[in-house]
Amino acid sequence: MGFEAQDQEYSKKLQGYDHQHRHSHNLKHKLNPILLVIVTNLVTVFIVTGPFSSLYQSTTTKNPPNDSFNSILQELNSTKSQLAASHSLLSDLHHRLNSTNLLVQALLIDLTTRQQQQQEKQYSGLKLGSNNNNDGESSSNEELNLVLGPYKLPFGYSPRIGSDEIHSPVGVACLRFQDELNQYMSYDIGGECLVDEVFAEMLVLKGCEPLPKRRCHPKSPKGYVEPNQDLQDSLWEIPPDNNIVWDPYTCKSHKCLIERKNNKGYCKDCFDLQGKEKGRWIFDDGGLNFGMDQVLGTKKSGGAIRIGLDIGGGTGTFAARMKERNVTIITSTLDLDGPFSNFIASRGLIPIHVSISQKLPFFDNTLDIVHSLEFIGNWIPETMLEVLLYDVYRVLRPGGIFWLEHFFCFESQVNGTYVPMFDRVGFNKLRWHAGTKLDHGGVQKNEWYFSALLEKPVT
Ligand SMILES: *[C@@H]1O[C@H](CO)[C@@H](O)[C@H](O)[C@H]1NC(C)=O
Ligand SMILES: *[C@@H]1O[C@H](CO)[C@@H](O)[C@H](O)[C@H]1NC(C)=O
Ligand SMILES: *[C@@H]1O[C@H](CO)[C@@H](O)[C@H](O)[C@H]1NC(C)=O
Ligand SMILES: *[C@@H]1O[C@H](CO)[C@@H](O)[C@H](O)[C@H]1NC(C)=O
Ligand SMILES: CC(=O)N[C@H]1CO[C@H](CO)[C@@H](O)[C@@H]1O
Repeated sequence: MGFEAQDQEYSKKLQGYDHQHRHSHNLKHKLNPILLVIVTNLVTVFIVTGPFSSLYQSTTTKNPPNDSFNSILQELNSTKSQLAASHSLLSDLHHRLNSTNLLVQALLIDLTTRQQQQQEKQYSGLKLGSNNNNDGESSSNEELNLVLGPYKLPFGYSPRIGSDEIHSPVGVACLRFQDELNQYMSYDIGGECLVDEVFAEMLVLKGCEPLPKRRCHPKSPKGYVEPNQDLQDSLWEIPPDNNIVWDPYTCKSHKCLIERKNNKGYCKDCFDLQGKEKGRWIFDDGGLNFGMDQVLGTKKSGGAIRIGLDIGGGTGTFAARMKERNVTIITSTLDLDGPFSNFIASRGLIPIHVSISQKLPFFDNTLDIVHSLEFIGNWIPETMLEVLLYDVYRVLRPGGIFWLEHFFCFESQVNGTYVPMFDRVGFNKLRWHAGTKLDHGGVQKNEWYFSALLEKPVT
């Protein structure tokens, strides 16, 4: 009949599966009651319509002659054979049901296995450093996996953390750039890292942030001169060229950086500390340019602004001016085509190397002020900007100030997009000024600026 062979095959499959996957037992347990119900129903149907019905009829409707014992025996004999036939039919049906049951189980198992395989495939496809072509060169992947962990925690830590292992983070977009990541993680362990700042910066800008840590030393500048002890002097001093590793940059000296003013590019005139940079925030023109003292005076309590963040703060001049007013500002910057972080640090100010994609590395309700000049604008996709504004709101303390300078966009976007967005996030407007962007060819491109002093409400 073939059932036997089929059954055996499915049984084998089941057993094999049982070895790996305990939950197929559950499957069986789930299916058994169903099978029982089906069998019971079948038997009932069978009795009413099957060979038994004729016996039922013969004992009730026909009146057997009572004079012949033999006829009864014959009747019994035939009934017996009918019963035997019915029995074999029943067992056959039972067999088929068993087969169907096994078939359904096997199909379910197949389906589950296939889903699991698919998930595993997806996961291994995403797994960092996994070498898909498997042709050697796995050392960098091993290093990446070592650096990322997970690391087992010592006994006693897990109840507090809720896990007995800990991972080192890496930006989720890194998963899309595995070749670059492998390249980034290829180095002599304990030796000198490749000079790959530009490459690393591009990875960060593509969303691979944070980058993984590395077990190599950055190239050290030759003939490093230690920083100036006099803080007032160092705030406005151009650092010695010796203190910078110039390899990654187009300019190979500070002189070059200062003179590239007329070139295109991010923060192009901000290395010239004696130029435009020196005059910023000194005067309040009542328009797009607010004065620093006027802004600090906005808080009725006077000395309430002590700590803050300058987003995309170039060479750190905002932090320098604030430091002169005893306010501590951390300057976020990337090192795009210039040694911004080193420049800021050499002024005695604190640079942090994070892009605006990164969640701000401050706790909720902590900062007195967040500032940004000519950096945030309509180049940031709307949703990303709204998320960023919520994050600024998050880190500001109640009553904290968001000083947004020279947000650039088109005229129609001011009221069409950005005013509603700032309202949505929940800032109070202390000051607001919008006007035509007169610099950098803004007039020709019909670009506008707005500057705003926004306050996180006190509840
Ligand atoms: C009943 O069946 C048996 C064998 O199955 C046979 O030996 C016997 O003669 C039969 N009796 C009658 C009355 O047919
Ligand atoms: C049906 O399967 C059960 C186990 O699932 C087994 O014990 C039983 O003998 C089988 N019955 C038939 C008729 O194959
Ligand atoms: C900054 O603090 C120093 C030391 O406390 C003080 O002498 C100086 O007057 C303060 N400067 C300002 C602008 O408040
Ligand atoms: C935006 O709306 C305000 C008031 O509704 C108006 O005074 C202002 O001129 C508008 N600004 C722009 C750039 O359209
Ligand atoms: C109802 C009837 O007639 N029953 C009889 C059937 O035959 C047996 C013996 O063959 C009798 O004992 C019954 O009385």
